[in-house]
Amino acid sequence: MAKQAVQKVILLGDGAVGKTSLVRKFVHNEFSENYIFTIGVNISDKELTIKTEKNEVQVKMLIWDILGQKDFHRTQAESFTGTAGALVVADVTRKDTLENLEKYWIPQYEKVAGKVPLVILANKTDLKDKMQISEKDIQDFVAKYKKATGITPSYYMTSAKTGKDVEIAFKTLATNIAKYKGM
Ligand code: G3D
Ligand code: MG
Repeated sequence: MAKQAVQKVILLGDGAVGKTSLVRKFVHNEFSENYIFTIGVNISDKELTIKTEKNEVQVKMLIWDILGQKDFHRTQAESFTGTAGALVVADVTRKDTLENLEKYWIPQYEKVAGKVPLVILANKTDLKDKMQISEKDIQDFVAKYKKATGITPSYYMTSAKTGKDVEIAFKTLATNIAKYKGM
C-alpha cells in the first residue's frame, strides 16, 4: 500500500517574481495576467503521488503563498514555522531578485525552518528578451549554496505563463521532502 504524507511547503521570494502565479498554475492549471497582489497568506492544497527509492507516497501538499515583503515581519516567521521545504523563486528579468534569495530569503527562512529541502525556481523564462539571469547564473548560485552547506538543491527554469517546468518543480520538492524524511 502506498504511504501517505502531509507536507507544508512555502514559496519564498521578492514581490512579483511569480509565486502566486506558479501556485495557480500548479493547483488550478490556470494563468492570469492580472492577478491581484496577494494579501497576507494564501493556502492551497494539492494531492500528488511521488516515488522515492523505497516507496510510492501519496502526498497532500499544503502550499503557503505569502506576501513578498522583504521586511521580516513576525507573520512571516510564523508562516515559515513547521514547513518541510520551500520553493525559492527569482524572476529572470530582475537580477536583484536572485541576489535577495541569497541575502535575505534563504537565511531568514533557514533561521526558522533549518536546513530543509529547497528547490530554486528561475521564473518568467518566457520573457527571453528581458532576461538578466541565465541558467549559468543559477548553476553558479546552486554551486555556491553547495559549497556553503554540502547540499545541492534542485533548480528549474520555469514559466508560470506557459507552464514550463512548473509541475516538475513542485513534484521534485515533494519527492525531496519525502526522501529527506526517510520515506
Ligand atoms: P508574486 O506572487 O511573487 O508577487 P505574481 O507574483 O504571481 O503576483 O506575479 C507578478 C506578475 O508577474 C503578474 O503580472 C504575473 O502575471 C506575472 N508573471 C508571473 N509569472 C510569470 C511568468 O512566468 N511569465 C510572465 N511573462 N509573467 C509572469 P501583473 O501584470 O499582473 O503584475
Ligand atoms: Mg503573490
